[in-house]
Amino acid sequence: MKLYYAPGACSLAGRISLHEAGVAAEFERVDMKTKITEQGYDYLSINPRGYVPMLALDDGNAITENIAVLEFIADHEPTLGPDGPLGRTRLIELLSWLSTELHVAFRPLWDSASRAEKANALNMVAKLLDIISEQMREHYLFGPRFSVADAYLFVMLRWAGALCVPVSPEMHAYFARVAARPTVQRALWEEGLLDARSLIDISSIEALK
Ligand SMILES: N[C@@H](CCC(=O)N[C@@H](CS)C(=O)NCC(=O)O)C(=O)O
Repeated sequence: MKLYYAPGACSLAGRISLHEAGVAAEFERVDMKTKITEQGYDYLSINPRGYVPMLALDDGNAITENIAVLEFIADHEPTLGPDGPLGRTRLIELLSWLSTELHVAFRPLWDSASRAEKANALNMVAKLLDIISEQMREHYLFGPRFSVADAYLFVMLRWAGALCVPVSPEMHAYFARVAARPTVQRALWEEGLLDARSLIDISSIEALK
């Protein structure tokens, strides 16, 4: 299978999760500005929505949307999701919250929103991170075991770090714990991000200059 990605984007959660699952995959970078892949293909002809991640399966099927990609990986490797009769439901519940509440809250920070809208977005991100911090159980979101949801939250904590969003000491400790996982180190290395673990390229965010 092949994961279409952009360095440090939400697709990083898929890469980490594939490594956690022990799945051998290919990775093809997409230039988010030109929508050209590193092999020179027009990404919009591969995925008309233009977003990463997209997971292309060997049988010709393709999975888009982070929730579906991460759920697919957890389906392949169930230890990457919570146990119990409601395990799958709890995973989808949390991935949905991460995607539709937290991820979406970052959007104004990447686009041409006004300074006031960006300030509101930063406050919202901080508030949502506080909420998830209070829900943290033991080491990870679902308890002692790492899940695909942790991979997704880790990616967004990197963004939050770059944007100087204040987070709780528990969140700092959680971030360090996830960052230290060999699969996460490997994924960051592969995307050229290891030297700037808590930073993303914010040079393009005009309002933050
Ligand atoms: N609804 C999509 C959104 C994914 C998304 O926002 N991806 C960003 C990177 S984190 C992207 O591809 N942005 C490209 C663009 O905005 O042109 C999902 O959940 O997978």
